Amino acid sequence: MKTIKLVLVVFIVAVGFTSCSSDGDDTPKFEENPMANFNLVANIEANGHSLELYSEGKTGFTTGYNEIFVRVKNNADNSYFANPDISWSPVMHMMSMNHSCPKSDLSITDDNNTVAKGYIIFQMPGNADEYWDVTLTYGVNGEEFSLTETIEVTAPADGKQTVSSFMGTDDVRYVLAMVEPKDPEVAVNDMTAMLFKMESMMSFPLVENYTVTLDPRMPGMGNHSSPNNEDLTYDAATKSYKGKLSLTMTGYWKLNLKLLNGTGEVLKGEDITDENEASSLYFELEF
Ligand SMILES: [Cu+2]
Repeated sequence: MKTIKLVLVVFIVAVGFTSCSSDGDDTPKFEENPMANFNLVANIEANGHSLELYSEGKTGFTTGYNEIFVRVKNNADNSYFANPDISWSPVMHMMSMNHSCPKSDLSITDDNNTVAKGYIIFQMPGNADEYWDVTLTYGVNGEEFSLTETIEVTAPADGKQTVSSFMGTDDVRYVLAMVEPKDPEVAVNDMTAMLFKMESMMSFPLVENYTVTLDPRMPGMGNHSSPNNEDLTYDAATKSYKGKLSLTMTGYWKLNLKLLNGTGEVLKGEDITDENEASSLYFELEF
C-alpha cells in the first residue's frame, strides 16, 4: 500500500513538472528574482523609475574591475522593463580636470530579459574633493531618459592593487586591470586581465595583441617565485589577456608584470633580479 502511494506521489509530481515546463513561451515565466543573490550597490530613482545597480561579490564600487548588473523598475507597479536599452558614462570630477575610465557596453544576459550586464574599470578612488558620477541613458516603452548620479568609488577593503594606470615608453597612457582570479587558490589559477589605452580624457579603447609577462613573488618569504606560470596573451574571443598564475601557498603575492607591444618592445615594467626585487608594473593579492 505504502509503495503504491509513493509511486502515485512521484507520478503526480512528475506530471506537475512536465506541465510547468512545457507551457511554451507565450506564458510568463515564474517571477523568480534573478538578482536574489546579488548586492544592490546603487538605487537611483528618477522619471518614475528605479535604476538598480548590482554587484555579485562587492558591496560597493571599488577601484579596478567592477562587473555591474542594471535593471530598470517601473515604480508604478514594481515591474521590471524587458530589454531596456541602457548606456552609461562614468566621469571622475577632479580638481584640475574631468576624465572617464574603461567600460563595456551593457547587454541583456538573463532569461527574463530584464538584467543588463557590463563592467566599469575605475582607475582611481574618489576623495573628499574629487568624485565620480555615472550618467545612465535608457530607453523604455519607446521613450528615452537620462540621469546622473554621484557614486562612491573606494579602494578595495584589503588595499591590494588590481588596476594600474601608467605611461608607456611609447608615450601612451594605459590602464591594465586584473579580472581573474576572483577567488585565488593554492593551485595554477586561470588569470585574466584587460588592457586599454587612454586615447583622450573620455575614450579608453581596448588594446589587442600585446603581451603581459607574469612573475609572481612572495616578498615576505625571500621573494620566491612559483613554477608553471604562463604569460598573458591576447584572446580575441573574450577581448582580454589570458594566462596561468601559479600560487604555491596562501599569503601575500606581488604579481610583477611587464607590458610588451605587438613587436615585443617593453612598454612598462622590469625583470626581477637579485638587484631588483619588484617591477614598477604589478598587481597584488592576498588570500
Ligand atoms: Cu581621477
